[in-house]
Amino acid sequence: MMGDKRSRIIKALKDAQKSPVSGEELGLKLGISRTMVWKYIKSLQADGYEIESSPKRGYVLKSVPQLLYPEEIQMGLKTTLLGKEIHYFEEVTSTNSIAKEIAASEEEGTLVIAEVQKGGRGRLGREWISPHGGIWMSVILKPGIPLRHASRLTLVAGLAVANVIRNMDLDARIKWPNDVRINGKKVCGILTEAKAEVDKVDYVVLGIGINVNMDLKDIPESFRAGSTTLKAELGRHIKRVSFLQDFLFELEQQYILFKTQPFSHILNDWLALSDTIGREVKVTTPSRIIEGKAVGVTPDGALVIKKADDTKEEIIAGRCIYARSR
Ligand code: BT5
Repeated sequence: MMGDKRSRIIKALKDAQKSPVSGEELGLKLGISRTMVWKYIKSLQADGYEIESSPKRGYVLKSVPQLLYPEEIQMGLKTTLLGKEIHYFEEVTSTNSIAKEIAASEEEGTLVIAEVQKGGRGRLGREWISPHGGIWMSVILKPGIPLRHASRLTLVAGLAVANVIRNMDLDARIKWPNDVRINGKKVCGILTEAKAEVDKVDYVVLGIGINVNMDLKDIPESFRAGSTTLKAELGRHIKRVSFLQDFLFELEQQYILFKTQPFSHILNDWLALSDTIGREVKVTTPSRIIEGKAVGVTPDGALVIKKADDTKEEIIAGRCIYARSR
């Protein structure tokens, strides 16, 4: 409820477009006293909203904080499922870990978002660097699919990320299974985790990390050369809130297709944006290394590799390296 009143105050001040709104008017609108309005204004100011107040004229919203506050994301969000509920944190170990803790009692579509992750996770115990300026989030989904289909959602998310980035006139491509890259450099990683009972999933947590406005120097030297950010590619600062709103809308569209259409639709779109097929690859799994030519992806998202002896092998998960550049 508290959040609802705060949002309504923010909205009223935004609608006024920098002309003053009196405490009395806000109070009447929200059905609260002027003193309560003042308390909400104080709490907004503490969160970085620059609100000027003059006793005679009222309140003027000068600027909003450049943070991923749920109130900002939800205002103007066009989705019907994703982001109705948002758990926001300034700093966490990993949004995926939090999402998994709360998933059982949450509705489908709930998000966990953080400005900074101190223990961001990649696959197979690798780390994911998550400083200020990126988008680090987890989406809780309850698609009721068999566990073996959960990896399809990695492709769904990768496709949605690539699509929104392509809408910014950048040539985003997908590297199997979960990297979105621009000019061969990684801008986004996806970590899909699921819990299943017998074979049906109870929930899927889609962890998505996108390098948006951070400086490349915030990425450790050891993998800086292979990484990029949207800011570095576009040469300008990106409005994270509106980017995230666009992404959530796109992800929801793809998720609806995923639930209502044969998976071949998504797979075809994914294949059109992937730069993995046709390449010589080296895929490392926990138990071995497979080399050959990537010739396709199965409906479950496994990579099909044709080896030197002409036999084919399907690999459901692993780290893929392109053997030579084209
Ligand atoms: C991934 O793993 O790419 C999955 C990353 C998922 C991150 C999201 S953020 C929200 C949610 N909460 C989490 O804790 N995780 C998810 P993988 O394919 O294993 O790639 C990991 C490798 O990418 C590392 O070993 C580095 O080489 C590289 N890397 C790490 N941080 C990076 C960054 N910020 N940008 C580009 N590359 C990075």
